[in-house]
Amino acid sequence: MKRRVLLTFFSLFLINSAIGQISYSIPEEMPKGSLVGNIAHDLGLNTKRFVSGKAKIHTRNSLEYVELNRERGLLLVKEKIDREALCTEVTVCSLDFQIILENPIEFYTVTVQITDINDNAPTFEKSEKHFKISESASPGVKFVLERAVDHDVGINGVQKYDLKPSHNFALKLHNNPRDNKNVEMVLQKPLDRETEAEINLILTAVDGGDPQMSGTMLIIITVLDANDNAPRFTQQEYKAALHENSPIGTVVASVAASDADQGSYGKITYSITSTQANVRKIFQINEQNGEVSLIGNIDFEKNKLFEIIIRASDDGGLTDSCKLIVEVEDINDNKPEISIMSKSNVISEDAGVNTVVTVINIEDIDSGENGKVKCFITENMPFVLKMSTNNFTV
Ligand SMILES: [Ca+2]
Ligand SMILES: [Ca+2]
Ligand SMILES: [Ca+2]
Ligand SMILES: [Ca+2]
Repeated sequence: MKRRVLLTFFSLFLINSAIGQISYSIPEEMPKGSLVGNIAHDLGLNTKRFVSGKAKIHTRNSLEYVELNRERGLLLVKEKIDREALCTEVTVCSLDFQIILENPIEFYTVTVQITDINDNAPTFEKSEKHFKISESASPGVKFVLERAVDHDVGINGVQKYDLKPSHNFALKLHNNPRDNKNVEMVLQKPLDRETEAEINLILTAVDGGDPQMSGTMLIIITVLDANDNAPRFTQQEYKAALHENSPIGTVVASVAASDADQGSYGKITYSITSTQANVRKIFQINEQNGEVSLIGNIDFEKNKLFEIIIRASDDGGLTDSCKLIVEVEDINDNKPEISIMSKSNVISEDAGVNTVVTVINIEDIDSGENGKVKCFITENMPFVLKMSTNNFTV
């Protein structure tokens, strides 16, 4: 019963005494000793009453950020206030305490609202992020990026992101229910490893404070190879000349193709795909280096020209072809051949001058100078050689 009375009394006391409530608003990070408010004046009291009433602050919070200067009736900053440490993510941040006076007891509630200043830059947890993306990736593929953290609140927090350069990727922002912005990078234009094997992008997060602050992260993209390049011969047609009867092993020519891809997609194998039936019996190609050499005999008298079709393939099945034209040069490897086409076994002694005695055919199958034939007969003989067309007549 006694206890109940006491409680009732105390509640009445509270109602009667809580005669004033006052609020102040100050920015965070004010230096020690800065003025929070002229509390005595604002409560309509004079400083003498503050002294006589032994005015003091009562707070449940052991950390005392604000102090009362009783003699001057002022509330001052006791410790520099860091809004971020005091309230973290809460948008409205305030210190609540009471001013208590004695004789008679008076009781005032004071709220000091701590406003945010832009004293934190957006920061990314990691300074860089790596991606490996195939050059065959289609536009529209998305990659999730990190969000930046800014401990400030409201407009002083992260407001937007920027990605540079923007040739291949664009940024996409999502606002999820918790108002956390999901940042995605979307491929806009296909990548090409052969043009750019590594792409460095800068992701920037900016806040809306004044002055504005920002944080950056490096995005490193390694472009993975796809077989998007066929081998290409340096020439579509190569020419070479070779003496007939050249020894086996003679290098006729070298062809070369290149492939801009990497590894096996860029590895070239050469082969002869010809054409004339005997080509592959006469020529071979080194499949690694494109060197064409002789493996058979060539005879000018049989073939004056070879057309060799050569293919270059990469390990991904892409190919290119070229033509190697080999001109065979004659050498003097044939003796003139004499054949008697018709002859008279008996010549009468009164045979007239210019009587045809015999017809001889002389041929040299070599060409040019090598095939030119000169004919002689023994001197002091009653015969002469006469040419009729390509044959000689005695
Ligand atoms: Ca900020
Ligand atoms: Ca701040
Ligand atoms: Ca290739
Ligand atoms: Ca490629």
